[in-house]
Amino acid sequence: MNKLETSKELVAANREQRKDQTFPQASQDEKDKIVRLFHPDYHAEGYRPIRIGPNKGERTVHEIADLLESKSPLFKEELSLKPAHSTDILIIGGGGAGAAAALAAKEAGADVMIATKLRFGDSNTVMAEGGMQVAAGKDDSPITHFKDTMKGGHFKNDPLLLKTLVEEGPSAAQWLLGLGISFDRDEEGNLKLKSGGGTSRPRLLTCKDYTGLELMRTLKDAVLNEGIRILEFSPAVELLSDGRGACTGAVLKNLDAHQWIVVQAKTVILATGGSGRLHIQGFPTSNHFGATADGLPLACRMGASLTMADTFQYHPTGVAFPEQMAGILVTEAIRGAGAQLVNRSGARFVYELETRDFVAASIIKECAEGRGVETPSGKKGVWLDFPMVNLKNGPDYLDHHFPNMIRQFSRFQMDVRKEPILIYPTLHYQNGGVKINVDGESEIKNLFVAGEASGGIHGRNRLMGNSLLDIIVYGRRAGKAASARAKMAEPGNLTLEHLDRFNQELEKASIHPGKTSPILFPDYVRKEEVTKKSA
Ligand code: MEZ
Repeated sequence: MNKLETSKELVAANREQRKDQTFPQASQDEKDKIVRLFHPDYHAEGYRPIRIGPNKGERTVHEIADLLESKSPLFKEELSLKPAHSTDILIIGGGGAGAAAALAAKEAGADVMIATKLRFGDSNTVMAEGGMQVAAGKDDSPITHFKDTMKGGHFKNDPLLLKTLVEEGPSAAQWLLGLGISFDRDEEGNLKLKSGGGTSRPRLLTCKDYTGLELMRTLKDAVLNEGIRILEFSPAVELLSDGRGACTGAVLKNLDAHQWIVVQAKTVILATGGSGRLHIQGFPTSNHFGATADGLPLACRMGASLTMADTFQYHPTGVAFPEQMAGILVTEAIRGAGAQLVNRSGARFVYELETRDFVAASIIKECAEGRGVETPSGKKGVWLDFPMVNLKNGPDYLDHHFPNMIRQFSRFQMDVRKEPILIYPTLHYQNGGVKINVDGESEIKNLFVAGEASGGIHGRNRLMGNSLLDIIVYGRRAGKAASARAKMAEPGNLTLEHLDRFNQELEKASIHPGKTSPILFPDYVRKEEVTKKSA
């Protein structure tokens, strides 16, 4: 028997004994200490100062700093800025935030166009499994939701952005129900609320473990029914300005024809999502293929600042084995339902519903100190004891509530009803992003930002389920505000003048980047293949 199998047997052997065991929550001091020592946000060597732009002097990870200091792929002298399309609002990004913004803008009477890098709906939204937080329980309130989220974010959240998020939670859920989302309900037909890490009340509205997928289906149907124009396979590569600091459109790249497409817009909403596919500090990711932080260099080259660009979320439970699934999300809801985290000897080492940064740091610590389990290729992980869920809740619980998990692992002949799964933290979410106000507007006039590309709402550590709420609340707010602005505005001049200032800054700082940004796709070319071909 190999090491994995031997350890799995230990986990099975003491499962019954662990069933009613309570594990103490850590003190704040202990949490802070472990997070500082083991969370990747505190690995000094992963970071460097940004040398130019609105965040000059601040630290971020190498991967983001490199993007911010890369050149635009466009040369102003070579490009005619004659628009191929003209619209009131250009929404860049076809995930949940972009779709919610499009619906709100359309409802407010604007002419809307969505441009998306891949297909409409390809986004991190569909990857969110475990739920959307809304203070809808009898003993819950937006104030309690606010307090939990502030605590989870280490009190670094922008209070006004957060207040608006939690207050508008119930109406956001109502809006989605009106569009036809099928949230889970109890036997009496009431909405069912589940628990997540760091929440003092059950507050998650769920669609089994397919919540983001069902949410995106609902939004997508509504957008298609409204007849909103969508350009697929057309990512933005540069924003356009009127020469006086306001945003007036964007240049897209048609990935099929390899041509630039110029879009003139009275307002632009960036909803380009997160950065997991940058594989920050070498971590695997739970993110979709297009998550390459495109919005950040675009906004910064225009002069918009970022906030908290140094903090990222590593979801505690990404798959560690089988390695073909490395990094794929195992929903936190499984821990909410009673699954325990145990080390190589089958011993628990952390209370499973602490906030994500602490749970992730505790797993990294357990492995670093030799109590993890080694995969055949030498990777490390700890067990997430799935069968405990049925032991605690009844023999069919996993089938009813976690069909996605059962299906994903069954493709590798693994039955989560019978065996634990080896997990390790996976790069999941960009906590910071472009600074916005409560209407979703950045520091650049007529440039709005919604969803994961924006920053400030979640502080330095997002709670589970708050991003699905964020994309609805702030997607809609940005859509409404951009529409109101567009009503008062005339189409602006189309220039790339902001690139002159940006290029001068690069020059002055003696930065001569070999690369351009946004990068649009992760670089998965195997280095040895390149070497072979060029030999
Ligand atoms: O909000 C999330 O990140 C989420 C719902 C993830 C999960 O564990 O399912």
